[in-house]
Amino acid sequence: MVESTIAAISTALGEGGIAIIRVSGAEAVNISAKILTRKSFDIPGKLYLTNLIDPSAERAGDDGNILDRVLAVHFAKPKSYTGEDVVEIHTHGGIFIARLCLELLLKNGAELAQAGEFTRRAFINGRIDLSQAEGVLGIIKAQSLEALKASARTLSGGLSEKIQEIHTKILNVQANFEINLDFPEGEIFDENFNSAHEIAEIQNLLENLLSRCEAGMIFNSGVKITIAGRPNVGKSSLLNAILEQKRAIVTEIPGTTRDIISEKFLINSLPVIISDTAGLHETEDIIEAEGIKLAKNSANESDLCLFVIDGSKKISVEELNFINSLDDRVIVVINKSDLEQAENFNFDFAKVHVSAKNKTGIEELKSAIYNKAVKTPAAGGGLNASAFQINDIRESLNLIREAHGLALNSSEPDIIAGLLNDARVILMRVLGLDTGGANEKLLDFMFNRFCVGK
Ligand SMILES: Nc1nc2c(ncn2[C@@H]2O[C@H](COP(=O)(O)OP(=O)(O)OP(=O)(O)O)[C@@H](O)[C@H]2O)c(=O)[nH]1
Ligand SMILES: [Mg+2]
Repeated sequence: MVESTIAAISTALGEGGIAIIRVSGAEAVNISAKILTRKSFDIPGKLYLTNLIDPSAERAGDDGNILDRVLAVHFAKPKSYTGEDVVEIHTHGGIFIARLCLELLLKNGAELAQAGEFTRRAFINGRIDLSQAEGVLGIIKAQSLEALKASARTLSGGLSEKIQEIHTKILNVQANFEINLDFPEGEIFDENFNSAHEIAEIQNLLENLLSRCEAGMIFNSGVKITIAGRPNVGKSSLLNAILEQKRAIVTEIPGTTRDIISEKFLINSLPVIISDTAGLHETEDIIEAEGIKLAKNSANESDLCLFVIDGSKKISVEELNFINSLDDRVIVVINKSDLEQAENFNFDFAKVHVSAKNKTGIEELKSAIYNKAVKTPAAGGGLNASAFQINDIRESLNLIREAHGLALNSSEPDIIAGLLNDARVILMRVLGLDTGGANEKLLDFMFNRFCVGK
């Protein structure tokens, strides 16, 4: 249990209808009562109309010390967001009044909440698990209906339930292996137990879960796209055409773009972060060389590369090599389709013909980007999970795959049992329920991404 009582402004700072200041902890009611004319909250969950006052001014005999007419509500523990006693004070929505209310709470015994501390307390008090906390964050950050739905599914326990279900299955199979280990060679405790089949089923469930999380993630974090290609092929022109604005400088001089220019936009509610880079070629110019290095790194680190070539020229070996190095993460954009084409570009990579100058083919390119980035999620729809959580699910899946391979050969039961155990422990990390308890560093990382007041 946490001792201190914390307070923070939970609404965004700015002028609006109302501002909500939230207080959580054992002293929430006592501290709030000091700065309100109402001294008790008889019915939890009921909004009471009352006045905000400064108790020190009251003592000084100032009868004009009512600062705002406010609503206040008490959520009694353990049925509150944090699992502790929570009071929310709804002031009018001004920056000054919201800050003043918070200041009065701090003066009267509350401590300023850290970023995400309310949600962290909800986790510590068992109100939600770590996957659900990620769902909360996802809802706040969502920029599209898909992202929102994935987060809402996670918050309502969609991810937790699946993980618990898989965890139980692993535990059962593991137990069966461990019992069999105690029997002499050749004697099987449970003859009906088909371990390879059971593990294959777990593997299936994990694969489904992973694909749902990956699908949810793409709508939350978006896809990172790099525009790359040789100098003067029309990369900056393409960026401008996609964004429908003159964002990057375009000239007929090769080597115009030297630094990376990044912009965000949406394709059917899919967030895209697109970067225009310096043309790729060997150069003597130090600044440009640095830009080319950045371009190569950016292309390698992004989810997708739009590799632009000039359709009025034949594709070169260097260009083909670069495209090959990007495997499946590339769409070749054959630009300058308004000019006579040098060849018909018969290759196996995903490709789109465009004219950045005349703005033709841009919608086709956007659909190609969308289709490449958005994979259809497994049944049940996308789920929101952090990159770390997705990694844990992937790691767990790899261990299960390994265990499955061994089980198929009916070999090494002790190793299989060990693999199952590791897969299970890693899976519980997603919920913050691994056997050692979630570590402080992980929690700091997790909750620092929240705003103060959440
Ligand atoms: N005809 C034609 N010209 C184009 C097209 N797209 C770009 N250009 C021209 O090609 C030249 C280079 O365009 P940029 O967009 O600056 O090319 P870039 O790839 O960004 O060049 P660097 O930044 O130097 O690497 C300019 O003169 C553009 O007007 C197109 O679709 N058709
Ligand atoms: Mg350019």
